[in-house]
Amino acid sequence: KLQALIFDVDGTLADTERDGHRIAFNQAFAEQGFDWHWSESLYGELLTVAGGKERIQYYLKQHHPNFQPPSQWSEFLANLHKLKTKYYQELLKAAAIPLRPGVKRLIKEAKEQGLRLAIATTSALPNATALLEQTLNPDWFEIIAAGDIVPAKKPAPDIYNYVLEKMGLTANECLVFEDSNHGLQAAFGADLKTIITVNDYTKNQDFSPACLVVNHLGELDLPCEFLAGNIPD
Ligand code: XBP
Ligand code: MG
Repeated sequence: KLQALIFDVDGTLADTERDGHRIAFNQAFAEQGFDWHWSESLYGELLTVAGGKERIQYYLKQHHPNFQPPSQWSEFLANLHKLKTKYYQELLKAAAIPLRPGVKRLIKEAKEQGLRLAIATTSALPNATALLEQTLNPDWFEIIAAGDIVPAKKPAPDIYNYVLEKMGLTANECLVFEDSNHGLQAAFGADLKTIITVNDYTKNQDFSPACLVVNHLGELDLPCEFLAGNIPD
C-alpha cells in the first residue's frame, strides 16, 4: 500500500535551474573575478552533472582545462559554492520562484490523506529549505535529504536508499516525483516507481523506466486515489 510520496526539488517542485541556480553561479563567478558565464544553453549541457560543486569542477575540466585553483580543489570549490548558495538565497528572497502547476494541490491532498512526505535532492540543504519555506512548509516533510548527505549524488540511488532507510519504508510503499533522467535513474536504482514531470531542459531525455511522464501535475485530475491504486508495476 502507498505510504509516502518522495519529491525531487529542482525542476520538479519549481523551475529553479535557469532563472535561479544558473544566475547564482554566474554571480559567484563574477564576484570572484572569473570571466566565466553560463548561458542558458551551456547550462543545459552542464545539468548532466548533478550537484553545484561537481558541476563547477566539470565545467572547468571541459572549458578551462588549464585552470589551476588558488587553493586546494576541495577548498576552492567549497568556497565558490558557498558564495553561490548565498546568491541563490538572495535571489529566492527577491523574487520567489513559484511552484510548478499542481504541486501544491497534490502535496496538500496527500498530507490530508495521511500520506508521508519526503524530499530527495542533490541541492544543498539550505537551498531546498529556502524554497520550501517560501512555497510550502518544510515541516510537512518528514525527511529532507539533500546535498552532501550521501557522497554519491544522483544518478546514484544513494539519496533514495537513504530516505527509505530513514523512513523505515520499502520501495513499493513509495512513489517518487522527478523531472530528469538522472533523477529517474537514481529512483529506479532504488527500485522506486517514478512519475516524471518534464521541463524545457529535460523534455527530450529518455524516461523509459518511468511509470508516467507528463508535462506537469496541473493537467491531471488523478491525485491520491489514482496514485494509491493505479500505478502499474
Ligand atoms: C539538482 C541539481 C543541483 C542544482 C544546484 O538536481 O542538479 O545541482 O542545480 O544545487 P536534482 P547546489 O533536481 O536532480 O536533485 O548548487 O545547491 O548543489
Ligand atoms: Mg530535478
